[in-house]
Amino acid sequence: MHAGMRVRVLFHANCFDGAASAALFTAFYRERIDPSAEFAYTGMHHTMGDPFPPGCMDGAENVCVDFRYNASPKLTWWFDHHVSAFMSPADEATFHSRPKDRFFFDPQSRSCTKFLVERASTVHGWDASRFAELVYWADIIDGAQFPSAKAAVEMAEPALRLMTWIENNKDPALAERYIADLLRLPLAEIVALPYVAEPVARLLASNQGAVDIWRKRARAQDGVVFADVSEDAVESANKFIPYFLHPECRYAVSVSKTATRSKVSIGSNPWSDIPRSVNIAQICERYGGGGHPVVGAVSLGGGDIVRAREIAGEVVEELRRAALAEVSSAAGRPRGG
Ligand SMILES: [Mn+2]
Repeated sequence: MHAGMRVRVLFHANCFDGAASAALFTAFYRERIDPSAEFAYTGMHHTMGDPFPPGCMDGAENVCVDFRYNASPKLTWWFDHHVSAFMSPADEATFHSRPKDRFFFDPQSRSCTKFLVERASTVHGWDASRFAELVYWADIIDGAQFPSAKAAVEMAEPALRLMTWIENNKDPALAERYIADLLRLPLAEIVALPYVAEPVARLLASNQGAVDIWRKRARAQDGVVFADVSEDAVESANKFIPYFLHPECRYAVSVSKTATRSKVSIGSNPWSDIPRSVNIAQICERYGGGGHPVVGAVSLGGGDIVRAREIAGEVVEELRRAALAEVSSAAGRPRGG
């Protein structure tokens, strides 16, 4: 044991799961490894190229949670579930020679928080039962397993309000305070603290404004809802608003604009029972964008709004054809088989 040894925790910034993972690693380490350790935190952002700034691993132990692997021998603990965790096959090869009781990776896990708790319990005998509420919500939020579009948009649950707060927080000192609060308070008490409650009230009002704008602009046809909000000032909009307003829709396409960026956003309705036939990442890549199979975007310059509208029009046509085919093939399927 090293009295007062410093542990640096690198965690996925602006992410509910990232902050929860950082908090629970801290509790685990204090309870099972070294009660006198002192913790310092750094929020990490996905960027092009190497996201690890020089000198970021300055602790006696350096830990990375809910974020990409790093081959540096200075890294001593790692927990992640991102499919894109390794920069290269050479990177991945070094992972396999790491100590199996400190380096953990499972791309099948819905949240890093739940994965970390499960591994720390099984491998190191840690009892995390008092954090059940935090683990439950990290898994719901990171796995996008919200019970309904209404629940996701209205954000009545404290955990969803904290999610909005952390996603929009720009102050690293407050992120650190939040991580400490996760260890000592229930979520309903954290959401009532002024440093969280005040920004959340502003974000909820902005979200309500976005719902009103979508209600005015959205046009639904053949299973696709489309909205051009490029002329509206939308500050922060919940990506589930289209399915809240048009629950029957299978896909949503929107065009938005800031001073520096015109953007086409494309998503699929996660609450639909009918299987999705298109890969949205591939559609976005065709236009120079990217994303996941279920959601993606194409970003263009601030002056490219005309091109953004053109792309959106083509994508809407393509998705309407796909949605009609999906619905008719689902209707033709024998029931109860
Ligand atoms: Mn995560």
